Amino acid sequence: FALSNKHPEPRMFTRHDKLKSAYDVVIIGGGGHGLAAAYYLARDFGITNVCVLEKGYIGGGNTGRNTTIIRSNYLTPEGVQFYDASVNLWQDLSQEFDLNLFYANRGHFTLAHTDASLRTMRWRAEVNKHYGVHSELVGPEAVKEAAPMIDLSCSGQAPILGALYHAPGSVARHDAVAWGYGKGADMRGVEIHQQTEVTGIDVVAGKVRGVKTSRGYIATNKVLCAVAGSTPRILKMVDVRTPIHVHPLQAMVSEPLKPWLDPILVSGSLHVYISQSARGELVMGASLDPYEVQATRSTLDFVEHLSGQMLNMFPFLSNVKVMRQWAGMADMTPDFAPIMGKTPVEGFYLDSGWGTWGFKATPVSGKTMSYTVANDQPHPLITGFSLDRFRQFAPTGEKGAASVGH
Ligand code: FAD
Ligand code: PYC
Repeated sequence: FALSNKHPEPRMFTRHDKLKSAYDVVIIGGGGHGLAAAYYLARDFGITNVCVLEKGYIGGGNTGRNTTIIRSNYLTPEGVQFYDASVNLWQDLSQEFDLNLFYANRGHFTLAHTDASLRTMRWRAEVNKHYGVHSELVGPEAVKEAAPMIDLSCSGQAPILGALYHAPGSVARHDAVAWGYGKGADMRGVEIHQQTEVTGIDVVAGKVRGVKTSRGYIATNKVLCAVAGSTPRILKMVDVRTPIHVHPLQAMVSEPLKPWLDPILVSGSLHVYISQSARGELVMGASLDPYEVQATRSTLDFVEHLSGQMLNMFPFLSNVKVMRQWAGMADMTPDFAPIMGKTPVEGFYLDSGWGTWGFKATPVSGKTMSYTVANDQPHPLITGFSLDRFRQFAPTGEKGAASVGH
């Protein structure tokens, strides 16, 4: 039996054996953000002489390591509008890519165990409502109704007093997002080069002129840096300083169980969060590791601590096995908002400071960074996220909306 009708298109990406000597735009980092920017550069601006350089494999960074929570219940006007635009973009992506991203709208509860956190939840709910985002303060009975297996007293350790309920809260399959954007960019002529590390950036008289890679030199006038936890290393190459510090963030999943948990639950005070994936695994995380280190090592201490907190909330899980644990490198900013836009080096654009919160922003960061690169001016949605805000002492304070404890 001979295959007479070979599939006419590559299933995912075209493999390019060689780098060209020059591109209009070079994107460093084949995570969701770099690939999304490439996709929108090609789709919205017709800029297709673009390459994405990825030192490992696409989606192998934080994109493929995160716990996939998508929400827009932020605290600042800049944050709420930006993440809300992202939530809107997420709605059509599976259809747009012709690839199932397993996007699932579950509803999101941020649990409050103290009066102080109830106050922050109310604050967030009011800012959200002001911008048309569906969030509201609810009592413990609403949490019990949505997640009947929960022990509202958390084994007597930290009784739940209420929660911020955010109906649009969702999850999606993380690596499929990278594949979808990559496939869409590839179809439009963008070149994706995996196993290609950027080792230096050529800057002449304050302007980008090219990029040195493990596979040779590329001439270009525009570089977009979208490398999350590797941002400080790339910034050294162009002599730009940011207040980013890299901390590990760990996560783990259980063995698959029958569906029993619909919503996403986050406990800011206990520093834990949980959702159940489409495959039935419980996806769980805790706070950021307190030390600064650029590594993806996971620890026993993390699993022990998180399991203890989980059992306080869901004692019936005591016989469930943990199947995998891992870590990513979170590029943390002092105000918990990203750093996006132009830099003091002409032609060098930055998409960074995604810390523990950047997966949900993948579509909107691609949209706004492609605009910024194409027009050499920041998209209106990202002006609150400029690097310059730190020099101006004008932070965009999102700490109260970070799900992860710090
Ligand atoms: P990445 O996916 O990390 O991509 C950057 C890429 O750059 C990598 O593939 C890397 O190999 C490549 N690279 C680095 N240096 C070079 C070089 N010199 N040359 C070429 N390539 C290079 N966010 C949420 O919104 N919701 C969540 O629930 C959530 N949970 C998280 C849980 C964990 C455990 C972690 C670690 C993060 C979580 N995040 C979450 C944050 C989110 O994962 C990241 O902010 C987001 O994935 C960043 O995407 P990115 O494309 O910018 O970076
Ligand atoms: O940003 O929602 C979030 C999040 C949850 C866990 C890690 N990040």
